[in-house]
Parts: sequence; C-alpha cells; structure tokens
Amino acid sequence: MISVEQAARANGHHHPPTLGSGLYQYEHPGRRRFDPQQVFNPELPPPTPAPNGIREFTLVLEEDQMHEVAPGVKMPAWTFNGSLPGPVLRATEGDTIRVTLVNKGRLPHSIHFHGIHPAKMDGVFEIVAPGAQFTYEFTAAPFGIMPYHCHTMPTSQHIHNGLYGMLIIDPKQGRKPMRELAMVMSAFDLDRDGEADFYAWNGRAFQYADHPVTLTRGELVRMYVLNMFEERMVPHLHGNMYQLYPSGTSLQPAEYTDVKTLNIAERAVLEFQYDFPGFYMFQCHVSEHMEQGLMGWFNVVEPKALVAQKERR
Ligand SMILES: [Cu+2]
Repeated sequence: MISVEQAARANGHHHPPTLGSGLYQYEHPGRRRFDPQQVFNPELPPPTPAPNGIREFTLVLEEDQMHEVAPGVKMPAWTFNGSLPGPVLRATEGDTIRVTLVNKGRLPHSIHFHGIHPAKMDGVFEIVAPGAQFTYEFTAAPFGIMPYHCHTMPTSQHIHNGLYGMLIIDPKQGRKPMRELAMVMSAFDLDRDGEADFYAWNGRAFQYADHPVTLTRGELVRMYVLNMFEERMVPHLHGNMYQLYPSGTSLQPAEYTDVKTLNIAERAVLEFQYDFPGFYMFQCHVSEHMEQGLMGWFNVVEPKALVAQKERR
C-alpha cells in the first residue's frame, strides 16, 4: 500500500515512469485488489414509473471522505451519499424531479443540473450553506444523459474533489429493454500539479480490471457514458462496435463505430452485443488514460455458463 504522497512523488514529472505505466501493469492483477465493497456497481435496474409522476432524491454531501482512487491509494474526496461519482439519478421525460441537497460539509455547495429548467433551479445562485438543505425542483427534459455537479466557486475544485454524477432522463416511450450500465469517466490529480495521476471508470482506477463486468454472449447492452474530466476521453470497446447516440437525446443512432471522442462534459449512449465469449477490454483510447486506470474487462460468458454459475451459488 502506498500513500498519497508516495503516489504523487512516483508520478512526478521528473521521475518517469508514471504510476499507470510503471506500477499498475495489467498482467499483474495480484498487485491491485479493491475491497469488493468499494467497487462502484455499474448496473442500472430497469426504469420504473414514478409515483404520481414525482421523482424524489436526497443527496447528502460530505467532505473529506477517504476514497480509494486506485488500489491502495486513498484521497480525501467530497461525495454525494458517500459515493464518487454520485449515485445515478433516473427519471422519465415529463416527471417532476425533486433533489434535496443536504450539506453536511464545512463549505457552501450546490448542484447544477444540465438540461432544461428555470433559472432559479440552475444551482449557480442556489448555494446551500453548511448544515442547510435545499430542494431543486424541475420538470425532466429533454430525454438524454445530463451531468450534475456542484457549481460553487471554485467550481474546478468542487468538481475535482468528486461532486459529480449522472442524471438519466428516459424518453416517455422508453428505450428498448436491455442490460444497462452507467459509466462515468473522470480523473484525479492527487498532487495538484495540473496533471492527473489516475483515470477511472466510475471513480476508481482499474476497478473493473480487478472486478470484470460479466456479460452474456448475445445479450443486448446499453452503456451510458459521461466524461466528467476536463480532457477529451475516447470510450473504446475491444472486439466490438457500438451504436452511438450522442448525448442520448435521439432514438436513432448517429453512427456505428468503436471510438467516439467525448469532449469536456460530453456524454453518449452506446449499444452493443458480444458475439463471442472471452475477456474484452473496455478502455479510454487515450493510451495514457488507459495505462493510468481507465480500462476494465468485460467477461463475456455463454448463456449456459451463467446458468451453471448461478446454480452453484
Ligand atoms: Cu461544492
């Protein structure tokens, strides 16, 4: 286990190689073990109708929560409901969304949602004092993937410390039912030298390298992807192609591809299925991002293998 300080030193600009390429080669998974309890579960349960068309969420904001950003490397993070990224919020187009922010920190905070809503719900002026709470209320529109994040100054610090997540607004008519995964791409600059030390799917470098996501051969999969770091990110699947829905705001795919550059705060829905069993990497195609943690494995298994696996439990 190495400390934040050691990690920062190891990744100093004058002391190559970086942590990602130097210490965390993926042929040595034994070096990298996350507590399974710490792994962010990317599974999204199927959407459900809102009681009376109202979606209520409470986000409890805490500062200085020790967050395992890479195996054995912890950083003090700011979290929503103890989670980094924050929980996936989900609503259907036209629902009333009510999100209560409970600020348990020592600093003022807010939540700014992307999407269409009144100015007084935009989270720029609705700053919540320490110990206070505030309910953001608006009608869910349009359908698509909408980032949410703290917008209190200095916003770069509040976002970098972990105050971000994904709001999914489903179209009224729904999307074709399939297996669904949420994946937030972001990065962490532990020594604050302006260059990220770790890049991550869902807040932890290499977590899906340690804990591959099992898929069934032939199963339709929809992945909601959001880039919450201020660098371009390029979600790439090995051994496969995906139907791309930029921002998730259309029901018609824009492209059939295996790379899509997501610029800052950009997002996309990817739909795909695997025709052959085996381990496939899903990564950011910016190679340095992959080396420093933005990679994981899909373990594609035969349908019968999955049944046998369940029976053994
Ligand atoms: Cu904040």
